[in-house]
This record gives sequence, C-alpha cells and structure tokens, in this order.
Amino acid sequence: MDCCSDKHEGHMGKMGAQAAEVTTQVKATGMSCQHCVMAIKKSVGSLPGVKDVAVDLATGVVTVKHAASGPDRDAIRAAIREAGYEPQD
Ligand SMILES: [Cu+2]
Repeated sequence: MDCCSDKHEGHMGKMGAQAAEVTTQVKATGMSCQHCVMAIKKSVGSLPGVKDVAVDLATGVVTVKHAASGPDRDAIRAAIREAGYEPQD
C-alpha cells in the first residue's frame, strides 16, 4: 500500500499534514517583550495555513510552521509589518 504514498502528499489532506508542513524563518526588528511576541503570534497566526508561530526575542527571528501550500514569505512579512514590526529579510 505504500508503493506510491510519497506521490500523494500534496492532496492527502489531513493524512499528509505532517509531511506537508514546512518552516519559514523571517528576521524582524522592534520586538522587545512578551507583548510584542503575542502581537506577532496573533497577526502571523491568523494567516491561513499557519500551524505554529515562535518568536525569539534575543535574535529577532520569527519561526513559522505552516502548510507547504502557504502562506508564502511575503505574506508572513506583511503580517509582521501589520503587527507593527519591521521584517529584515
Ligand atoms: Cu513589547
């Protein structure tokens, strides 16, 4: 039964969710406390397809776990900017 399972990840829905999950990291400036972390998490987390958002205050790196289908890097950057912070890359 596993002869072609690797070809079906893209349209297996829930079953393939784990394998289809990707991580995007965007560096941002302006974050200084837990309030900022929450603001970023709320804004980025509201994008469709996002499963988890982590913010490292020390490095300014926002780590987003999301579906392979999206959101793309630009959408994440836009959400960070919308929350009031400046994406750097
Ligand atoms: Cu803050």
